[in-house]
Amino acid sequence: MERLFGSGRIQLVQGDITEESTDAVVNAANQSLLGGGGVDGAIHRAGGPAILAECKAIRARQGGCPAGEAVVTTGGRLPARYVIHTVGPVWTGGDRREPEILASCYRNCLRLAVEKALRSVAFPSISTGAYGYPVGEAASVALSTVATFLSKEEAAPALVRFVLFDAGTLRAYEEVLASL
Ligand code: AR6
Repeated sequence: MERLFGSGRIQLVQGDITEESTDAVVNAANQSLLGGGGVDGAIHRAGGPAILAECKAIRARQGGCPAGEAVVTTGGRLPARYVIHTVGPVWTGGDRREPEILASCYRNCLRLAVEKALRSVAFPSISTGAYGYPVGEAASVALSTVATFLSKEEAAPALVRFVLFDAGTLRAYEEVLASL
């Protein structure tokens, strides 16, 4: 499924984000930037050691990445040229600013994409795996934040593709996108 917002397109597909050849893929990282399971593990495995080397350099400079923020590294051996690492909120019930933090993940990744003049970016469903964010609520925050960014920002990437790992997550995102 896809929809246009301003001059940008939001596309939803099911798949493995490590295979995407968009200009950048987004990693659902943790504050350490040192890797982990889920998308993070898959990206480091497929992209090779150059990604971790740059993450370590960023850690040395700024001491990790707070929730809601984003940093960019090489894509290493991935088809994508860059990895944008962002740290989603851990879901603890919804009253610890989880929606605001999740929205700022998407916005900050898109700002970095604009800074680098990228034309296409692929996102996973940030926070809905190990971090436990309910998928319907996460889809709502993710899609409304990206749609608003594309509508307002002329230099936004022309394509934002959500690459969703399983059919249930794809369906949740499709329901929300249809209703925006
Ligand atoms: N491609 C696309 N989506 C994937 C892939 C893949 N290759 N692998 C998993 N997913 P998670 P989080 C989906 O846990 O909730 C890590 O250990 C997955 O099914 O990767 O933000 C980090 O180091 C789910 O729908 O990210 C952090 O410690 C979604 O991606 C922590 O997990 C997100 O699941 C971050 O947790």
